[in-house]
Amino acid sequence: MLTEAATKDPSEAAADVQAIEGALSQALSDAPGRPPRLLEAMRYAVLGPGKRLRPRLVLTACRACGGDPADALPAACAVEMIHAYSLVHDDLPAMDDDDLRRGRPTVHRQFDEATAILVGDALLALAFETLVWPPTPVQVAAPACRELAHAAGPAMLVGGQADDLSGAEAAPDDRDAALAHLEAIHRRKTGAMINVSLRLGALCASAKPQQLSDLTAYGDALGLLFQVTDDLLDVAGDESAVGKRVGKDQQAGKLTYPVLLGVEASRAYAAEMADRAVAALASFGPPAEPLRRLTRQILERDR
Ligand code: GRG
Repeated sequence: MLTEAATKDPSEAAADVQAIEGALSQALSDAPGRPPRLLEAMRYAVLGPGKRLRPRLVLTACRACGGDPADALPAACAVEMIHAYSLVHDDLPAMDDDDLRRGRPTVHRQFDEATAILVGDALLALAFETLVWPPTPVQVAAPACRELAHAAGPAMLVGGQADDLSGAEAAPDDRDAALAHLEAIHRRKTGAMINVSLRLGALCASAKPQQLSDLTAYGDALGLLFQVTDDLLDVAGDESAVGKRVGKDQQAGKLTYPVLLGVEASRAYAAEMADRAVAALASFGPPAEPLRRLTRQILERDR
C-alpha cells in the first residue's frame, strides 16, 4: 500500500524538472544548418508545459539503481523528444486532428502541417543524437539506442498507434477480449515509452539484471496506471456528465477503461495497478522512495 508520506513532493522533483528543461533547451538551441522556423516549432513542441513524466522516470530510476542522475540527462532528453514527436504527429489531421495540446494550439495549428511533420521527424533523429552524447559511455549508448529504437518502433509506439487508428472495428465484442485488446494497444502505445524510460535510467546506472527486471515489472503496472488515469481524466470534471460522456465514447466505438469497466471499477483498477507497481519495487528499499512518490502522484493526478 502507498503511504501518506509518499505523496509529499520534495524539492528533488522540482530540481529534476529544472535540469531536464534546461538540458532540453540546450539540445534545441541554434546550430549551423538548423532552419530558424523549424527550430522554433521544435522548441514550441518540446518546451511547452508538459509534465515531463518520462524524463523524470529516467532520472529517478537511475537514482534508485545507485547512479548519478546527471549521467542520465541525455537519455532523459531523448525520451522526452520522442514523446513530443509522437504527440505532434498524433495531433495531425491525418491522425487525431486536434487543435489543442498542453493548453495551446497544436504545432500544425500554430505553424503548418508540413512543419509539424518535419518537427516530428527532426525530434526523432535528434533524440538518438542526444542519447549518445557524452557523458553516455559507449557501452551504455549501444544497448540504450537499441532499447529506445525498439520502444519507439513498429512493434511498440508506432505499432500501438497503428492498431489504435485501425480502431474499434478491430475490437472484439466480448468485454474481456475487448479489455485484453485495449491493454495490448496501451502496452505498446503508452507503456513502452514509460518502460524504456525506466530501463534507460537503470542502464545509465549500470544496474544489475535483477534491478532491470524489477523496474520492468514496475513499468508494466505504471504504464497501465497512467493509461487508466488518462481515460478517467478524460471523463472527469463534471461528475453529472460522466455517464453521458461514457455513453458518447461507447457510441463512437472509442475503447477506454471507463467504457469497458465503468468509472468506479476503472478507479479500483488504477489503485490495483498502483499497488502492483509499488510491490515490484520491494527489493530497492529507500532509494526507490521517489518512484513510489511518483506512482502516488500518477494515481492522484488531475492533469
Ligand atoms: C504518432 C507514432 C505516434 C504515436 C502517438 C503518444 C501517442 C502515440 C498518442 C497520444 C494520444 C494519447 C493522449 C495517449 C494517451 C496517453 C498519453 C501519451 C498522454 C500524453 O502524455 P502526457 O500526459 O503528456 O505525459 P505531457 O503533455 O504531460 O507530456
